[in-house]
Amino acid sequence: MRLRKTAAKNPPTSLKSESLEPHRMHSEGQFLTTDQGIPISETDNSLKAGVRGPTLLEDFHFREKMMRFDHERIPERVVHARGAGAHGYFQVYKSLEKYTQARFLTDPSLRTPVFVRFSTVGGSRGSADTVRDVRGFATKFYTPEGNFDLVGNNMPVFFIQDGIKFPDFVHSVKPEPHNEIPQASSAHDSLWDFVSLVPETSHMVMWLMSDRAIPRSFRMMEGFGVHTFRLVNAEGKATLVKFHWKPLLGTHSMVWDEAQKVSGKDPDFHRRDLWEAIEDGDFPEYELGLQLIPEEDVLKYGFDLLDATKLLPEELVPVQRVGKLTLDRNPDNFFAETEQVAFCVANVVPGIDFTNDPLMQARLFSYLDTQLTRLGGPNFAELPINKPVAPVHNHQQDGFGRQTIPTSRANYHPNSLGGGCPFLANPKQAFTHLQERVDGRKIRQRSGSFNDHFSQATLFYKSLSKPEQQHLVAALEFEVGKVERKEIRERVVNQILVNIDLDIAQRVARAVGVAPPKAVKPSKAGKKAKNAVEASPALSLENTPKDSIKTRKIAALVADGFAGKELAHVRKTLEGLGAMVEVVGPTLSPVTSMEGEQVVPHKTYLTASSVLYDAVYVPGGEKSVAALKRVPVAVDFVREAFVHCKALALSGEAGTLLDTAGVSQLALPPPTKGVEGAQGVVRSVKTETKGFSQLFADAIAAHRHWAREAPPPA
Ligand code: HDE
Repeated sequence: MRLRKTAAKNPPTSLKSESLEPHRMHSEGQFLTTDQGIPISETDNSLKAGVRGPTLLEDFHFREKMMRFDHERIPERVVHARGAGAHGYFQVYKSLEKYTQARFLTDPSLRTPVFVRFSTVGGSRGSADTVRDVRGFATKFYTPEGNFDLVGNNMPVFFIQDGIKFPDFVHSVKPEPHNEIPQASSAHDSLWDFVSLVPETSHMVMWLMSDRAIPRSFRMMEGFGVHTFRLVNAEGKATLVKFHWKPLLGTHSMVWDEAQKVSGKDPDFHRRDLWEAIEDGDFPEYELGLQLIPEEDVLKYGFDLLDATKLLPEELVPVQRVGKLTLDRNPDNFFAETEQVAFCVANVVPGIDFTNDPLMQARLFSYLDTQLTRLGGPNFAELPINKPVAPVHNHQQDGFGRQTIPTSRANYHPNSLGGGCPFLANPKQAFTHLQERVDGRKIRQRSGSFNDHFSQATLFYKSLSKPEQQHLVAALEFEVGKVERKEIRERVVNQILVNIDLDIAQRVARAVGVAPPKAVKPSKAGKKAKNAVEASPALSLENTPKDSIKTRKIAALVADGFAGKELAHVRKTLEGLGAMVEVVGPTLSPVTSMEGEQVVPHKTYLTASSVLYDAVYVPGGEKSVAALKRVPVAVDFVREAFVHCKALALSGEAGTLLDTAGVSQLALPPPTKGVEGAQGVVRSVKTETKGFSQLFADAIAAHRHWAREAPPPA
């Protein structure tokens, strides 16, 4: 219904997109054929012996059509099954040759094509987008030296330290095996059983309970490489590095009640948001950030940089912004691109190398291995979306689904039949593994430097603003409260939470029917290391940029008799600042303003919902406001926007909707003259008041107004 700014598909902007062109099927103006190219003029009736007779085996068109349909499904990803992807490009600001020889990081004139896939982790392919979960943020850089995959998440740490525990962890968080319940939710016994027995999960569990686990949009999410990697320069000198993605729109989240409602109202909320932003030309942008650490500092900060349950506070090592990622093209086909893309942590280019992080080491195997089942054999790198733009020449051969046709008789190395080709690359350009000295006995043991499981969980909590802390505790109360077995709830409180923060443990204990612990008992899981910082302000969403309303969605709620001139003015101001205003009316038929002009609504009270918008605006107009008050779903717009702490603009008579919505006792008293905006609620005495739109825009930019939040129960 909404008119998109760019009706046509964005033109292919990158080399990768051009390379996909021979594989695209453009059917405009073409007739129907079989897979063999045989023209077909009838596809609604199978071939029968007589009009009422049996279908004939020789109907090759029917057989092919049915066979193809029967085999359309492939296994979904074992984790990160639900996702959405986009094409784009990356460009470095200035050469990083001091640290790396990777061309895409040293040549500022190079636009490296990328494909990015965002995902949730636990849910199946058809699960909802706004569940409480970690989000995947995987980027494939098609560089001139081969593919580099940065397979990250929107949280900087992970649940476990050693990859051998990954199957255990994933089994515990996925639906339980006996009844396949619950879908896409961590609020169940087996996950919390695992957490209560494995203290190394503590830090990541705090992130999972935080607002980061319910992002507003993929476009408003940070990304992290999680592990410490290495950059290696042309002289072979290595520097430890942590990768970050910083969204230019800031990092923003939803509230839990809203996220749960969106799961029902629009399970595709994040996928749709990404798709529409790109179609509209509002290309998502993220800056690549690097924390660069000298090799010798690997243990300097009171924890081990090889331990993926730890983050390196930005206050200790600042994040340098070195380049920008822009997503500017939606895929043509979800399956061929987003579903078939295969990321692999082991895909690195010369100038980037691994470390001995035992979580990373396991990933080097798993990502290659999993594609064999998922994509049906070893030739998945030849699928168009996975194929590098760099030339590929080797002696790999055969296997299911082979696409390439090698023309040489020599399928081995060394050879003379093929003139020695493909010959070995010059070592200066080739990938050379860093010659790290490794000396040790074979041993199944964890390093003592990985022992502290709680300090950074505490650091994270202490770094959050008061509202974020309150949300986190409420999330714990919800999740642990859903655990059926009391002994698990007790262990979560007494083995985990009490070691993070006594107050959290006591509050959660009370909420989940467990005796509140009295004092912090140092657990045998490990002593707390002294933190190098007491708090890291960079971890709080309070400190994210809040200076723009670009791409924010605002619902303007109207009925016949609304203040038309005012709506036009507010719309102009907000749209001028890059926001999107959708008019929501009783039906899709035109609504008439008090001035007699007609406006066609984009959505209705039924097809839209407050939870799908960033802010709600109700223009004045006695008749319109009176009509809105009679419709409960319309009143819900105001009530929900209020309780979800969103910006709310109510002009003239519309201010009284707060009474109807039953939230006026929580709001500040209405203005007695002019216009007033407090706690994100902008009200005016009359319609058409000067400054109304700007105050509203400022309130939207602030994202949420937590002062309105109901205080936690005493
Ligand atoms: Fe993954 N992970 N993972 N993971 N992961 C997969 O690979 C795995 C981990 C991440 O959009 C799988 O192709 C192991 C950390 C993303 O296609 C699988 C371990 C981080 C995606 C796999 C981890 C991630 C995956 C499933 C512990 C953040 C989606 C399908 C050793 C840094 C990529 C697939 C996409 C997907 C294994 C831990 C991120 C099974 C063994 C840590 C974003 O191979």
